[in-house]
Amino acid sequence: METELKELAISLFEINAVKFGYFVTKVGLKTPVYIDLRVIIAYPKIFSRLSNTLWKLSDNNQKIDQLCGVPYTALPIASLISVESNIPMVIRRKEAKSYGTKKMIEGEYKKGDNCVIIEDVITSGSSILETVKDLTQEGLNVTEALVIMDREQGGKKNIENAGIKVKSLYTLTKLMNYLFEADKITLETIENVTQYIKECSAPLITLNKESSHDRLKMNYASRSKFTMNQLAANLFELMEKKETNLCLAADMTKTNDIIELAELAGPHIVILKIHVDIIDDFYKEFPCTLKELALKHEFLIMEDRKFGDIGNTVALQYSKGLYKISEWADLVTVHPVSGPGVLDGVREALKSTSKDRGIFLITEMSSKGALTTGNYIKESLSLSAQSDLVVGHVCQSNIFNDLGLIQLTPGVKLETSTDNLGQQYNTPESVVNNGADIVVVGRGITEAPDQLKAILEYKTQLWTAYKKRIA
Ligand code: S5P
Repeated sequence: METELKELAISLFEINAVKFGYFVTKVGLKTPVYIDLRVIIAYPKIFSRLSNTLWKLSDNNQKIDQLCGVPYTALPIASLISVESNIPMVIRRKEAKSYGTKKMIEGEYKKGDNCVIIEDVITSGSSILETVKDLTQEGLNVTEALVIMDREQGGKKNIENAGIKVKSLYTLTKLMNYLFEADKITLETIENVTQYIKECSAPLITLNKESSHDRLKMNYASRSKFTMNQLAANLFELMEKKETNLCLAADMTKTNDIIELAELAGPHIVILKIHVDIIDDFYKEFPCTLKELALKHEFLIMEDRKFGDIGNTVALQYSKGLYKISEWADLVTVHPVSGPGVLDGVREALKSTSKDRGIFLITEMSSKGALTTGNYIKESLSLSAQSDLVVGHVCQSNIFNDLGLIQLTPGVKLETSTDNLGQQYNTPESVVNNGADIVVVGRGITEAPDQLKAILEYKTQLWTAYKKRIA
């Protein structure tokens, strides 16, 4: 690989794909280095060798279903790799078609397909991020980006912040070192360019999977086609069908009380959320009884377990022990605190089941003084781009615009208030206006003198607020 890279670096220099000197870019910026890989199509041997070498960076352990070249320079490179590797390719349009289907992505693919992006040069990373946005919106799962040249101006970090692995054949520094060794450039050139890289870093860009659509303005049924997870799609459709966006937190310690309340609330909720570890009289068949009610009344069951350990422990906690949560809970909550491994742990435990399962990431908590702020929130949001297990985020405000993800918001009562242990309550209308798609209500219902009346009150207020929001 090393020899290959050295020889290719020299070839790229000789065909003027890389030039050093004094240049002014399209947007009027001065630069001591100019990279234009478009010229490679005029040199089939170099073109083919470069594409083959780039493909060697791909992850052999990962199933790759699709390739996507970022238009335009990388398109022929991606095509060549697609033909050589026999992996299908998709093309991202620069603009949506104005006739027929308004598809941004051309090709034959299905939701959940793993896709590798091919790009020639990264500067700020914005072209790759735009491509990720469109691919993700079509339900594709972008696993990594293979890049010929990283200009080391911050683009790699921007892309990695969005949860996408980046592998490049060359950094500018590495390329210059090869060329220096081959006596093609001087030490002075290297110093100039290094100084330039230091001074001209690209702005920080975050992946904004916003389309021209606003999440808060789109109805649930339409959003179901943007999901990466089947349960998220089911939830969107269920909400529209049952005309409810209420999740009941049945935080009770007796199985009979939970069953009774589930029977009462079943027709009016989309999720029944429990904390199985607070139940005093748990018995093996209890989850089956809940499941029967869930089928009868059409709601999903969420175990609010808030997993937060290393992947291996989470895999065990999820599938083993007294509760065997993975066998009956459609949805679980997960703290992203331990990083992506926590999602791998959940996935590992699901290897032996074909059932649809989903995760809500605890991204922003409702309690006073919660540490879920700033960068933590940002990192948690970027995790959802990495896994089709993620159904949405548990959060308090409108912090994402991915149409296929669900904002689940707890901390809700009819009046703004607090409890004496740090919980903070907002009203149904205010949380829906703040982006809540599904709203968790616990004690507002469980402690009400007339539980059914309370269920109906919350259901009506939440649905009315949603209808107003999308109007
Ligand atoms: O930030 C959070 C996240 C969750 S999942 N704040 C929360 O209150 N929750 C859960 O929502 C909490 O564990 C409880 O089960 C429910 C809120 O219950 P309530 O009685 O305060 O409405």
